[in-house]
Amino acid sequence: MVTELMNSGLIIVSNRLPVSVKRVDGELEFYPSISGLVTGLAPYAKDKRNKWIGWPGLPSDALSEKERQLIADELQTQNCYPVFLTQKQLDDYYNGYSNSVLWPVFHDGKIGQAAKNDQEKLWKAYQKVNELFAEVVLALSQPDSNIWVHDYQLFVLPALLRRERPDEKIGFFLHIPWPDMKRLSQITQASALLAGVLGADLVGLHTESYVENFLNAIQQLDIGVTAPRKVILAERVVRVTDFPIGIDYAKYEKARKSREVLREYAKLRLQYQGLKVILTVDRTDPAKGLLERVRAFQTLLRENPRLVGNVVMVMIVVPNRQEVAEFRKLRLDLEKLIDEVNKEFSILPWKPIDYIPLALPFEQLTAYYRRADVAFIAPYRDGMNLVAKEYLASKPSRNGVLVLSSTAGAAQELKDAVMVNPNRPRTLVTGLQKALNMKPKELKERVGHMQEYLSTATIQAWAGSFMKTLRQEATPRTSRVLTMSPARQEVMHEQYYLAENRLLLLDYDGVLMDFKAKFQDATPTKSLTRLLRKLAADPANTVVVISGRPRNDLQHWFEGNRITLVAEHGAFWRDENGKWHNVPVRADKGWQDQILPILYKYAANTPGAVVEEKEQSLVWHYRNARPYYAQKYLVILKRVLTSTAKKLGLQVQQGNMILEVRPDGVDKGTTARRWLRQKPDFVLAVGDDYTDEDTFHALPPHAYSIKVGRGRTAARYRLKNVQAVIKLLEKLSKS
Ligand code: GDG
Repeated sequence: MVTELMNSGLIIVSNRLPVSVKRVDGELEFYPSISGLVTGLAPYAKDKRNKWIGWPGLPSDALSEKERQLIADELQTQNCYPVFLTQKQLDDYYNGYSNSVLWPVFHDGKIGQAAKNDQEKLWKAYQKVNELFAEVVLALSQPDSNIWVHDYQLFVLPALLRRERPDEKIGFFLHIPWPDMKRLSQITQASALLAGVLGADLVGLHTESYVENFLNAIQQLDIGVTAPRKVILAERVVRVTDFPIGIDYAKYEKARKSREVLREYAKLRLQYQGLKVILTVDRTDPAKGLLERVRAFQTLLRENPRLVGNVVMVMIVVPNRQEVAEFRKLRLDLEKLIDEVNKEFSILPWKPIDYIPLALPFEQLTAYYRRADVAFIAPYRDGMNLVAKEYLASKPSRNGVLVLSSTAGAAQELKDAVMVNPNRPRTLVTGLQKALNMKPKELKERVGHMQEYLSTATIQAWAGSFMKTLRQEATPRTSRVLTMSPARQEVMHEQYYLAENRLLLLDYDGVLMDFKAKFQDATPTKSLTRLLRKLAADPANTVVVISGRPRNDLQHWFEGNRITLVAEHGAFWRDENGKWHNVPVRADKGWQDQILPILYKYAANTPGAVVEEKEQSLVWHYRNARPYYAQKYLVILKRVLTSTAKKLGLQVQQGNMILEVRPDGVDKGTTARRWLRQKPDFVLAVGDDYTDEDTFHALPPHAYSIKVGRGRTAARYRLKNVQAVIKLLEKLSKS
């Protein structure tokens, strides 16, 4: 399902990757990350066509170059790509702005004094890191990739990507709530955050009320015009829709029968024999209301002495964000309170709270879900809360009660839960009481209803519907691309036959010849040369091979025949009589002398990268480079080149595993106009790469424009591959 939707590959971007690195006894260790976001998106990382970009979990200054390389290599085997961040960047962007400014505000809390004082400085770091992410994403994606950005650490990334890729499909999903305006206004940079998110085509939130809050903020801060589920900007429309995240229901159903889960479950049955088990599963997080839950349990025991010795509350608390003061303090406070409660009631060997400050393996966690009589989920605020859903899915005999906070996103869907609200602590106690006393018939019915719902509203359905909506947002141009079917080819053939003055604009690599690992190896076959010669021999035809190749290559390959040639995207062209012409350029004379040393320097640092020197363009090829170095140096190289190029009147363009520098104004579109001015009555242009889009844009409406392969395009038609192009041209040559 996921695979089907991702034909052209998907780039997922989130702060953390599904795999994290830590140092244990000096050695690097890889382990699965734990968070709702990772749980939700992990299936995507398995598909080789997709890429997941994020921070790997250790600060880059704590790593040697060799270790960074090792991390990149290991991650790549899991389709993951690292954005390395220094400790200082992490302090300010992650612990600072993301978790001390945004997180509390988006979870109904307040910004701590220290973060408040530093808000401006932290914001700058946040923007800078978002820019770093943008550089890596741009380096690793193609101009027609689909990009899906996740969560509050990357609010400004969509706009940064949009600047570079105006036609890209960009989605954004927020895993936490969107707060109301009163709360949001604590953040000085609220307008900039919203403007950042609006770089996306589609914004997804968990619930309708978050969507309302989001649109309301747009209106109140005067950022755009809103309509139901839409923001109308001057140049685009952004859809804002609720997509409540689900779980991989089948995985939990399967786990019910797994031998390991059953083994773990048997152990728990023995361990908690004769006891009612109340379960909590959370990260250490002030928004999760952990202290309030312990207090509620304490009150319950005080008010119901008969429960002492008969109930246990198992608290699985995964330590996280311990670098942030509030999170660290919570852990200490929680442990202190648990100790107090345990001391107050313990009658050994029973103790009321079984505190497990660890991330457990999946099988063990699932066994806990199965054993628990009650899941006690009472966050102050939670975007969704997947634990609630996982608990229900793990119950084969439907014998459990979900106690759920009405302030969690999940409460919008799981209406059969026992609802509580930590803002009114008494409801927590009464909720637990109700759960412990619920009759088996009622609780089974309730779990049954919710299971039915969860088995269809799965994570696969969530991702599928997000991607489908994102794709529906296709620009009108994209939706008009038609397959060049045999019937359409027939019509085209007839028009070709009747025309008296025809123009054929053909790209070379990827259109007339397949790509080769070494670009020097893509020499034309005899049959291709014969075909082109035959087409060019027809006096009604002007056949132009319009390529980015240097003129020497083209001259050598097509010596002695009447095909018109364009080299280096239009910097040179050869007329029918074999005479080459230079196209005047405005760039500074001798610009190559300034650019070449830069390219060579980075090629030397990047094993496998090569520099191609053409007369009017220079190319850095990284198709065969080691990915770690390619990513690292591409980002830096692009930055260095862009600033130098501007001063010299040059353009820097990223293409299919290349970075190319050439004078401003030299492009295939400008070149194509030279022949289009002769007003041909039949025009056919075929291309596969981003540079051919310039040709397509220059064509008159009656022209046949064909894009070869996948990807967004301004062309009207599409053909699958080089072989299909050759077949089509052969047919024309026989007219
Ligand atoms: C954010 C939003 C939203 C937990 N302990 C263990 C463990 N987990 C797994 C659970 C669950 C995930 O971590 C936690 O997901 P949540 O949804 O509860 O919470 P957040 O991490 O805060 O996630 C949240 C979510 O994004 C998705 O959009 O629902 O509101 O805050 O999957 O199973 N997994 C293992 N051992 C543990 O001990 N293996």
